[in-house]
Formats: sequence, C-alpha cells, structure tokens
Amino acid sequence: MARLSYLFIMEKTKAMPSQKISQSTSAKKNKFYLPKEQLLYMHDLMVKSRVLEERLIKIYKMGEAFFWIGGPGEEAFGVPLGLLVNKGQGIQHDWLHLHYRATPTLIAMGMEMIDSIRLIMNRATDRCTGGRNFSNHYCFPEWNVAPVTSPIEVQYGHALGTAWVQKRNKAKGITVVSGGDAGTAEGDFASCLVWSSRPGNELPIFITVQNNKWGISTDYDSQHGEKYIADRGKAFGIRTATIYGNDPEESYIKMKEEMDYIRKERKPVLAEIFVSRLYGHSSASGANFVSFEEDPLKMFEQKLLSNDYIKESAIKELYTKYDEQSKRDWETVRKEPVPTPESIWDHVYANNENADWRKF
Ligand SMILES: Cc1ncc(C[n+]2csc(CCOP(=O)(O)OP(=O)(O)O)c2C)c(N)n1
Repeated sequence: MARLSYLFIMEKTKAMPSQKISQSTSAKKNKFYLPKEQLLYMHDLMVKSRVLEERLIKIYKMGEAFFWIGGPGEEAFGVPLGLLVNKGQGIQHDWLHLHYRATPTLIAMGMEMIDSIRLIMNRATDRCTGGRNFSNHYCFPEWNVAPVTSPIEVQYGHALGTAWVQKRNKAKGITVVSGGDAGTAEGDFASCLVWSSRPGNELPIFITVQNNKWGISTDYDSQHGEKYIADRGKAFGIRTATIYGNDPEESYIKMKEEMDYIRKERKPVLAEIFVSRLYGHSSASGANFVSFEEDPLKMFEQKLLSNDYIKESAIKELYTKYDEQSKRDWETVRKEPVPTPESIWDHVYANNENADWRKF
C-alpha cells in the first residue's frame, strides 16, 4: 500500500519534459494566411472531434465501455491531415496506417460520431470491427484506412507494403503513416526508414511522428539523445520536416508542402509534428484533463475571435450542437446489440467473412 501511494505521488509530481514545443513565427502572429471559410471549417471539425472524444471519455467513466484511448490535443494536426488526404479505395488513392489518436483525421475525412461510439461500446453495428476492438482502433477499407493496431509502431512496417504497391504500379496515391514519439524506439520504425529510402526504390510515403513528449508516463527527455526524431531521416537521405502541430493553419500549410513533394517526386518524407496530450495516456491513467499542456483548440478559438472571424456565441452553439448530437448517438447505440459468440471468426481473413479457422 505504501509503495502504491509512493508511486502515485511520483506520477503526480513528475517533472514535465523540459523541451518545450516551439511555436513557429507564423503561429505566434495574430494573422491568418488561409481563407476564412477554410479556417472556420477546420474549427468546426476540431470542435466535433473534441466533443466526440469527451463523449467517449464520459461513456467510459459511466462504465459503458472497457477502455478509452484517443486524440484530444491532436486536432490541429489531425484535422488538416484528414483534409489533405486523397480519400478513396485502391492504390490510386492515399493509404492510411494510423495509430490510436486519429479521431480528428477520421472526422475530417467524414466519419460520423456514431461510428466511433459504436466502436468504443463494442456494438455489432460497429463498421470498423463489428464490436471486437478498442476505442479509436479504426478501420475503413472503403477509404484505405488500415486497421489500427494495439502493438505500437507495427504500422510503420505495414505502410511499406502499400507504398511499395503504389510505387510498383506507378499509382497516383501515396501512403501516410502516423505514430508516437516513444514508439520510434521500435525496430519497425527503423525498418521504415531503411526500406522507404533504398536508392532507386524510394517509396511515396509520408512518415509522420506525433511528438507529445510522452510514452505513457515516460518523459521524452529521458529517452532521446537526438535533438529531433526527424533528424534520423537525414542519415538515409530522406527529406525531413519539423512542424508545430498545435496550430491548424501551420500544420495544413506545411503538411501540404510535404505531401505535394511526395505526390510529385514519389519519394519519402519524415515529419515530426509537435502536439499535446490533453487527457493523459488513456483511461489506464485516469483520462482526466490536464491543464499544463497547450490546448490547440482554445488557442485557435482565441485567434479566430481576435480576428473577428467568429463570435463567442457561435462557438458555444457549435459545442452544444455536437454535444447534443453525441448524446443522441449514444442513446441510439445503447439500444444496439453486442456481437454474438458465433461472429467471433468473422473478418479474421480478408474476403472470407465466414471463415472458421477450425476448418483449416
Ligand atoms: C509493442 C508494444 N510495446 C509496448 C506497448 C505498450 N504501450 C502502449 S502505448 C505506449 C506508449 C506509446 O507512446 P508513443 O509512441 O509516444 O505514443 P503516444 O501514446 O504518446 O501517442 C506503450 C509503451 C504496446 N502497446 N506495444
């Protein structure tokens, strides 16, 4: 017991990572570069994503879900990414290998709130996994969104596969992979750098790392000797970028530049994007709001307000609209069935939905 409370105090008082996210000059200025309509649209999607995640946390805390993990704090990166994707099925479209903080990206791509609620509540109606996986473990074959995995970083190996097929077929689409800073210690990440940059066989892949400075409760500074994770790409001749991901406009402009380069040159880019983690790691660490990190949504709202692009009342209305919608969706999902025991083998193999492994 004494040890437990000691650990608890350690966790509470742990020093914050010292290396602060550096805000770029354009984000600091109270000036916008993108059209007003686009900024307001991005804001709308960011609010929708945040309200949805906060609804998921409430559902977990009500005891109606087993686990929560998600993306509050990554909206200013995730929404622009979703808007920049060439969405569709097949190699002419972009392929996405995302991790478990990708709600903002999926919302920007058109995912409905109810899809995410069905997933966290493990309902048979869940489009991604038929109610068989964790929250935020999305999978949308019709948009080339590969299943999110629980083992971290394996997606960097999977992503090579779709990028390789796109290259071999001279397809238009590119591959996008996302993951966290701590996970870059895994071999899969190193394999991704090696295989995406082989001379003459470079792959059209956008390798992104969302650096929130944490790996569950391990702080960034105690693990990384390199100044930037992105610098690792230089050893392989990969073009690199560091992006301040708490400003949606900066994320959009800089990621567009990198994605345009990949689309044209058919070569990889490694981008490190600095983001916040606003509700801790997951429900395993309490899923409570932390006030010591930058809130990209609040910062964006301040800038929109001071430029007179939106009124305080309109912001409130937006939150209310999505909050009410998420409540209605929750009520709907509550009444839906959970998967039947017989469905346990469904979707184990692609295109063989009723495969029963016991027959093999
Ligand atoms: C292969 C593997 N090792 C360990 C874990 C346990 N684990 C889950 S999340 C996580 C931290 C990941 O941190 P980071 O990559 O920075 O991503 P973040 O969660 O901060 O977005 C760890 C170690 C795991 N899921 N898979």
